[in-house]
Amino acid sequence: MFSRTVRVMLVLTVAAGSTVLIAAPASSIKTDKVINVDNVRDKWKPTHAYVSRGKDGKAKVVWKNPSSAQDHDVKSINAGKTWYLQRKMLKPNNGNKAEKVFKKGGNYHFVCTIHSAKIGGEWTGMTGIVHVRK
Ligand SMILES: [Cu+2]
Repeated sequence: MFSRTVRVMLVLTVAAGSTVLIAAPASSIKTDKVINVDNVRDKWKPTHAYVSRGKDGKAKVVWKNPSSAQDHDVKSINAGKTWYLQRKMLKPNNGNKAEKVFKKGGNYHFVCTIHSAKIGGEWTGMTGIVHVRK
């Protein structure tokens, strides 16, 4: 039989090991570009995000809201290359994030639906473009 101390140490070792295993997959693709909310102007920063794909052919883009003032969201539109990013709220103080891994070059358009409007078939306001290099 194990002593109480040894049993506690075994439990702690197993717990620490499983934490590492769970955390590992999330960091497997590194972020290549962060697009932030510019809350003062209700714009994206940058509006045009240029990103290169890595040796694995992938470019990971992350959208965040570092402001403390209000909610924004992000959603794909198909003014450029056809793609899909489900609408996601971006909570203040980097409370969460949206992310997308691009595998092909092209211009990918997105909007904050709260601060944009579709006028005459075109989105105006808080719009942006991810330019993924070939
Ligand atoms: Cu917004």
